[in-house]
Amino acid sequence: MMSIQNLILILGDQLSPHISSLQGVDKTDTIIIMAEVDAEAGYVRHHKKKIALVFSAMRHFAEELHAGGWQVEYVKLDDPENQGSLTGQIAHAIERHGPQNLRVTAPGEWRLASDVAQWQDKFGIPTDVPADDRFISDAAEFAAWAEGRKSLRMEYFYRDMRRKTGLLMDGDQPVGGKWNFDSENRKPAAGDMFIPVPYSAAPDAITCEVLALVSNRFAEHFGDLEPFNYAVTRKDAEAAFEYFVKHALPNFGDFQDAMLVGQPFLYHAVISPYMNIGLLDPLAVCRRVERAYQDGHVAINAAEGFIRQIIGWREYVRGIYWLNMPGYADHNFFEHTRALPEFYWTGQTDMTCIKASVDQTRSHAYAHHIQRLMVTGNFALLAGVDPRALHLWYLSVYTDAYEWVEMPNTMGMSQFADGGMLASKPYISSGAYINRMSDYCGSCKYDIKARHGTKACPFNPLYWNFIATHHDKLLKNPRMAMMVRTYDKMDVSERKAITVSADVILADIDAQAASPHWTPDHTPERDAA
Ligand code: FAD
Ligand code: DLZ
Ligand code: SF4
Repeated sequence: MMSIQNLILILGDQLSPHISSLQGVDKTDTIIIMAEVDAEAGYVRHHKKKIALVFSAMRHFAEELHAGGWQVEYVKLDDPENQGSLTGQIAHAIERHGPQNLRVTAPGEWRLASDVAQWQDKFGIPTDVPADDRFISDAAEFAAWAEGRKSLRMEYFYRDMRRKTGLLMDGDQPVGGKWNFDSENRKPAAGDMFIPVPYSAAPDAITCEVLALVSNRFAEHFGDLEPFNYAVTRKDAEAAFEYFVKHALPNFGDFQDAMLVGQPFLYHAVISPYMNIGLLDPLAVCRRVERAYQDGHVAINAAEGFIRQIIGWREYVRGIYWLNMPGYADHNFFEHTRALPEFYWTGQTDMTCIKASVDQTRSHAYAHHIQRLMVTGNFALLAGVDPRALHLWYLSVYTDAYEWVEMPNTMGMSQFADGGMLASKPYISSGAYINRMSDYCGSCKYDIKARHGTKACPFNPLYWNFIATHHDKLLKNPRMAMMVRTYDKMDVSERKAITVSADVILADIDAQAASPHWTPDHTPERDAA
């Protein structure tokens, strides 16, 4: 056996030419391993489109590396040499190549990072795990920022990231005189607005081969595999982003929270799937948007609102994740235990808002932020769904879902399971918010105005029932106390009618619950290892 110097593993979400693991090594004395493995494709039952996106983008990236002079050993899922897990695949490669060193850029999820942390002992060769420098901040910087603070509000972290990157800065002052232009955003949308048709990339031969594999191997996973129009190369992902900048960014801020029947994407970028696997660089994306503002193509509220989502929220939730792992998913502030309603998988419900969100999730593996937060997230919280079951649902159903970003958004922002580390109050609302921000209620069987009764919008009795159930906890939250007092002032008969309606809805959910679609984070194989 010819021994080589370096064996480098590139993961399915590390598809960036400047990934830290490739820096400073001699191409001629290095073998790169990339592997499609059941353990990664199956630790939750990912949406078929997510698996297809990752596999096809991996295969294209392997070709790009090869063309750049790297030696790449690419193991397909149906390769007879496939070992089923990344640890198994590395053991196999070490046996065959006898490397002096093993390298992998730090994995984004704690689950895999803890496996990698054992490799040096397990394989008996030096294992280098350089930080993932595609992010603007890192775990140590976030921990230092969090240290000693009473509350970890995103807004202050975001301002530090503006100063650090210089994005939309005029010296040490924010461009436009203020840090945040949200007060100018969040208008409801109207059905007759012009909305650009989303960018779509036609599948090439590599993608077609992957689609056949996914259709064959993951038939029982949630979601429609075809039509498949995601970009799978850097070039196409950049074209998709450029298309967004040109056609949708000018309206991004104004209609960021809007929802419309039959419009899954509105003015959103649909770039999280690409950024999260490394096809787009977050800082380059933000610089492009800054330039669009400087060129007069978009207003400050659109540019600032967009950049805040990336250097603010995206970086901040990653910081929260690493600060709290392992164990963040064990939080359950409201002690909720209900199983996830079956209609999160089937979309079979008369609630137009939930049906629209679940149906487009099944078709596109995409829902925008307000659908996730104020429709499916809000409903689950009001219905008392176990936050961990909901977390596994979000982790399964979206192409952009990776634990470092999904878990804090679900456990922290959406479910308040961490008791307020991330959000200053639970994101709950009755149907009124959905009615204000969407056209869903107009075509819904339920009555948005009714607080109780069989025709009432289910969000209404569930909202007040939630306040009643968690009365004492919510009273301690200054931002919730007013709603608790409003509830306290209601007639006893009104409160009773709310409880009766909520009980009927919850009993109905329980009758059809017990979904078999999600699996625990750890596969039996990994737990046994
Ligand atoms: P746009 O609305 O166009 O925003 C631009 C970019 O900003 C996004 O691509 C994303 O990278 C970033 N961004 C916006 N909001 C957030 C946020 N709250 N946290 C982190 N980044 C943000 N995002 C994921 O990338 N992966 C997830 O698994 C994920 N799970 C979520 C679960 C819940 C319960 C909630 C409420 C939100 C979740 N988000 C997640 C955040 C957000 O919903 C998505 O980033 C966004 O919908 C992606 O679509 P887009 O690219 O069109 O975003
Ligand atoms: C999401 C995913 C999937 C579906 N499959 C693979 C795979 O087969 N091989 C691989 O290297 N990566 C895959 N990924 C991405 C990983 O799950 C991701 O790198 C880790 O979750 C990061 O910790
Ligand atoms: Fe959703 Fe209620 Fe509106 Fe129906 S009436 S769409 S259930 S908010």
